[in-house]
Amino acid sequence: METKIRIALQKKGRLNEDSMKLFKEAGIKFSVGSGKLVASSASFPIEVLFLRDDDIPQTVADGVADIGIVGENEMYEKGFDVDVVRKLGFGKCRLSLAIPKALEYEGLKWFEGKKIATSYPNILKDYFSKKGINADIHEIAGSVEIAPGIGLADAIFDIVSSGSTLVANRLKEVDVAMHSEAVLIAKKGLEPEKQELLDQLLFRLNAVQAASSNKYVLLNAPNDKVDDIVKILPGMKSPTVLPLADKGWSSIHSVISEKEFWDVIDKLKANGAQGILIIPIEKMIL
Ligand code: PRT
Ligand code: ZN
Repeated sequence: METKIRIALQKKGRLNEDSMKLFKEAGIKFSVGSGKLVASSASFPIEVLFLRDDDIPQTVADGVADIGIVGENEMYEKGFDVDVVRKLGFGKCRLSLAIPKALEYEGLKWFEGKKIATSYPNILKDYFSKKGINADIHEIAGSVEIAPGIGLADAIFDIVSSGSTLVANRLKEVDVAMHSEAVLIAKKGLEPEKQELLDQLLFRLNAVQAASSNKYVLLNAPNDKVDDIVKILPGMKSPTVLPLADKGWSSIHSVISEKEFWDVIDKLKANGAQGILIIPIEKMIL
């Protein structure tokens, strides 16, 4: 029987859509019947288990699934021993302490002896013990942000992304304990055939991730500016320079990363580049 790698993905919620998109871009489509908990793919030897994110770390640690996608917050909270294979760049958020907006805040000692509501008691316990704070940590499963307003707690420790939930509940973020994003995790000591499949999967994910964080750039420049422009463009190797039909001009092609994008474009313009075209890259094999 053909070996398959089994992955645990969030059934529905914030990580589901981005996880499915990542696989689709890697050429892996799942046939998901509505309400089905297991799916397989015709284009890659992989099987998916759709679970609540809370159950994913244990499912992978126990080897019921070989790999999984979960938020770092959930992975650290559950504390199971798994390998973090790759950060995935989506599901970004932070775990923060927030207090009622009207109260004065003068540093972490504010929390000494206070009651704090959270769904992440283990992460908070570790953070406070590192910082030498003693507080009463009160675990609740959801709607953490309403706890101070109804008198259940003095403060909260919760996930924040835009911060609008805090504002709506008259709270202010006063301290960030950790940043989190979705990660690909794997069972410790994967069997060699499964590891081989994981490597093939990572090869595809690399191509997708590299493509989405880079752009292809084409531009025209007078020949006497080519050397200056080539110095600005890092590229995968050195940029391609082709002569234009118009004598005295060249076309330059290269790849630039999203991070340095605007900076590079400004420098190119300042150095005489014209007709700059920026093209998205479909896949990039490094
Ligand atoms: O059903 P299941 O248990 O699988 O899902 P869930 O409800 O536990 O999790 P879900 O889908 O809400 O989140 C899954 C993961 O997404 C989390 O574990 C985080 O790693 C990540 N993530 C990223 C977030 C957010 N951003 C986020 N904003 N998870 C939750 N939120 C909440 C936050 O708690 C706040 O109440 O969204 C609310 C809005 O945030 P603001 O700051 O934008 O207002
Ligand atoms: Zn959950």
